[in-house]
Amino acid sequence: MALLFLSPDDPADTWRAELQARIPGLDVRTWPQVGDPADIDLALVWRAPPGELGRYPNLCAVLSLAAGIDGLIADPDLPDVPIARMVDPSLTRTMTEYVLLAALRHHRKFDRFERAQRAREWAYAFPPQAADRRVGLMGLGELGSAAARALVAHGFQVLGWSRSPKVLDGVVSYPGRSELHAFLHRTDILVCLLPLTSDTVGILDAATFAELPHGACVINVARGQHLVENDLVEALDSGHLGGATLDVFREEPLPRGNPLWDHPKVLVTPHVASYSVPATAADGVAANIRRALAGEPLLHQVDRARGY
Ligand code: NDP
Ligand code: OXD
Repeated sequence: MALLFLSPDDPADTWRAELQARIPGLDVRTWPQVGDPADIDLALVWRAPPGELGRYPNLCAVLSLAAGIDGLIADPDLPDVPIARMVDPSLTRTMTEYVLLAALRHHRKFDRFERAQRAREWAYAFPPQAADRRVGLMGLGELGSAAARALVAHGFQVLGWSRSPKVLDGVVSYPGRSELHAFLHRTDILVCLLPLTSDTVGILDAATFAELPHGACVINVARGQHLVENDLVEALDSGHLGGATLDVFREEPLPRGNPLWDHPKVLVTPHVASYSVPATAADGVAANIRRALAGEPLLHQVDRARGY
């Protein structure tokens, strides 16, 4: 039995050490030094090259190093085995920090002060109150619900849009497509924390922006394919939207020629909103290795038909 570790972005040696501390003797093979593909039972992956996971005839489960598994299930060669997505306290905490920081930056209009400073302008404005600002989260799952709690604790009015109804202290739940219109109409700062599925691709488009109140801001921390970039630029340039914070892009790294880099109302960050630390995330991964080998259902198992 061996575990394939495949990620260009994660520290393979640290992961091996953390997993072997929990499962002594675990055979971890770091891609591309895999040995005999038939030895591989499990794969721990992020951004696997398309087709790669189809090379392992005895693969019995895929454990994702990411919360979003859209890239994995888009691979037509992915074997029909259970997939677990990443759920980890450090991933949740860092996402919560990012969303709170970005929401506060829009709320307190720091982008305007940054521009004013460059122009040496003393641009006094009365500080707005969080209680007067409505933050709407698209997606109230692991990450969205944690961010919602932090926003509530900070004093914002918080709304959440999800497929099923939610009961979260201080959060007004808007379930399903039929509630999207009402949700958007009441949202001053829109945060996208949806999985990328056939239902949600391109959801941040001109029609959605038109439903938001004048001056609303958009924070996209989910996937670049949720956003129609030209529609965003038009809504910002027309003055309908007040600003955007973008962490994820259709093409990553964002090409140097992309106009988002220079847009005065856009803050670009390089897919850094959150990150799972092996020291904490290895607990869940080790639990899932044991479950997969025992033929038990995985923790945080993905519903492939639903797409998340
Ligand atoms: P979850 O699966 O826990 O939550 C997804 C949420 O989206 C659920 O509330 C779900 O509703 C809702 N949802 C799904 N489809 C729809 C739909 N069609 N209409 C309305 N609501 C819908 O995911 P996580 O919170 O763990 O992660 C969310 C995403 O964040 C990931 O898929 C990933 O793409 C992105 N991400 C980005 C990172 C970054 O660094 N930028 C880091 C980590 C994740 P319901 O609860 O009713 O099922
Ligand atoms: C994730 C990500 O989905 O890092 O976990 O984007």
